[in-house]
Amino acid sequence: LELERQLRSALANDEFEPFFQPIVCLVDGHTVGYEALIRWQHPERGLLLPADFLQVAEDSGMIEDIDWHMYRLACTAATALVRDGGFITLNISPRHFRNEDFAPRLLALTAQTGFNPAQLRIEVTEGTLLGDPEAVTRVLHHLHAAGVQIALDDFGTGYSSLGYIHRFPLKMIKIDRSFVEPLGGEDTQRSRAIVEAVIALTGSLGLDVVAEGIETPAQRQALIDMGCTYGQGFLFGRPHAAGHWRATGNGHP
Ligand code: G
Ligand code: G
Ligand code: MN
Ligand code: NA
Repeated sequence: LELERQLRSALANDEFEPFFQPIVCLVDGHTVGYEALIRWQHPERGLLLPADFLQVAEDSGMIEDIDWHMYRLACTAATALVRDGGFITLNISPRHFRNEDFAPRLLALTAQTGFNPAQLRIEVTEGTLLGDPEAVTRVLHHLHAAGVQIALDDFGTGYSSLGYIHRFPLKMIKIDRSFVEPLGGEDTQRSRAIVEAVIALTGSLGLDVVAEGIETPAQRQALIDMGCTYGQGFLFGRPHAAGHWRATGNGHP
């Protein structure tokens, strides 16, 4: 409850901040987009990660207010980052899909902040898609019709049903970092088989595939050899405030 109270005051005091992590083309390293990731600049505890507060935010229902605040900050901060092209992604809590107002509200936010919906992708997890397929389908089609693309996050950690890929208007699959971590190491046969299967599937369906959590050149090379197009991870860049990417010039896809 103490944390819940602090979350409330964090919203009031504007302590949340979007960080951005580049998503790159594996072969030539150029940035194609950024994932927006929430951070909490806590007055006493310093920079807090989602693992430190997201569960409480979800359980208390505060995640909706926090997310809307975060999405607005992210679209505002990212305008300069994607001026010359590329996209940003927002992580969407499953809760939002219970709300009929979610899609119109997100589109209104892009209009208010001047952010091009065609440069926005939302990241949803398999768990979200499982929720209420009819409602989820309506929301996703509404956003898709307005140009917002849909990414399936943490792929492989949930049910990984091929039905999702068939049913929903997806543009991008993000392979969970648990499958990337063993690549380039010694005992990689099983991870490699799974990653290869996902890459083959996404390729034949015309979806973008992003490997998450790439930390070493060996992992990157293994993924290139398997035909993976895009990647994300500490090897290419850690999450930073938008100003960092503007300043380094890496920010222009
Ligand atoms: O930044 P980090 O890797 O610690 O993020 C961990 C998880 O927190 C991510 O998997 C992501 O799903 C979630 N997350 C990050 N930013 C947001 C956000 O703005 N809103 C929601 N709902 N989840 C987020
Ligand atoms: O669930 P989601 O994929 O949205 O989570 C993204 C999280 O992964 C962020 O919290 C981010 O900080 C973290 N992350 C990004 N790149 C790497 C990486 O190369 N290694 C590890 N261990 N974590 C990463
Ligand atoms: Mn994500
Ligand atoms: Na992920």
